[in-house]
Amino acid sequence: MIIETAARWLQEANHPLALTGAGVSAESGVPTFRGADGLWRTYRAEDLATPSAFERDPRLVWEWYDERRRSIAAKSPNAAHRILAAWESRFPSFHLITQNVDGLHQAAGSTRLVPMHGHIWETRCTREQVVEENREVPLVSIPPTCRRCGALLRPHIVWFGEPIPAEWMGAIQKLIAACDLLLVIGTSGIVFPAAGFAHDVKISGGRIIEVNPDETPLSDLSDLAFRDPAALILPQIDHALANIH
Ligand code: BV8
Repeated sequence: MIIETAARWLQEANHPLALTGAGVSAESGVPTFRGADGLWRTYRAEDLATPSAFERDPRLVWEWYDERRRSIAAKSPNAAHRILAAWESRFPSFHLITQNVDGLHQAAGSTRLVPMHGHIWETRCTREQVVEENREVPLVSIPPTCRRCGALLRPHIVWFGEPIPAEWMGAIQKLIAACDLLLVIGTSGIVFPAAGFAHDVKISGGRIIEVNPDETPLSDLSDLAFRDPAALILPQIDHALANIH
């Protein structure tokens, strides 16, 4: 029954928007951040994904990213990624904001997408600020350096304590202001500013649907909650859409 309700709300919405976190890639085999597989050696993401960690030990931080890149390179989008990409053609105003850096939404074909925490497949020169794609698996040298100026390269990723780039934050604020239905999929709702988006949509009268096997701090805001994996639920909602006349 609530599958049909979710499908109807999606059909009725003028500005449907999805916000995804690491959970949407879980069924592709990409470890989440705060689940049982959330540690790397003895470190947490919050310890390594910071400017000070990179300042202190760029090699260690790049070893972490290189290991994640090697793992992600072998992974493919799952049904949840594919359905979200397909909804772009079904709903002309559908947009997607992702906290994930794994590139699986892009690989599934999503284009109306704001990758608010950046890309694990892009580097940025710490001197020139030039962003380039780098798909070396494994990285040829660790830490990688700029072939033009020799400076250290960093991942083009937003670390803890760093602001979300203005171009992405501007796009997000417009999407949130217009949004009348927000699908919150696979996020623990802990990391800000992403964790605040559902609240913003709620206070402007939008509906919230949460897809997450676990309860989160956002669950109280949700009008519908699916305590199931995204790769199971999104195809069911998509199937129910086909039966709506
Ligand atoms: C900012 C890139 C301000 C890294 C990431 C103290 C000091 C400094 C800052 C702060 C502070 N206190 C608070 C802050 C703000 C901080 C923050 O929120 N910290 C948290 C820890 C409290 N935020 C920031 O620092 C942000 N910037 O505030 O800037 C500013 C302004 C001006 C000037 C200067 C500064 C930047 C945050 C971005 C950090 N970068 N990623 C990398 O990936 O290498 S965040 C990182 O966490 C990932 O991107 C990840 O996506 C994200 C959020 O985690 P989730 O995606 O939710 O993943 P998680 O594992 O937690 O949860 C998975 C969920 O999926 C679970 O609920 C699980 O149940 C569910 N699930 C599992 N399987 C499935 C599933 N769901 C569906 N289907 C399944 N099959």
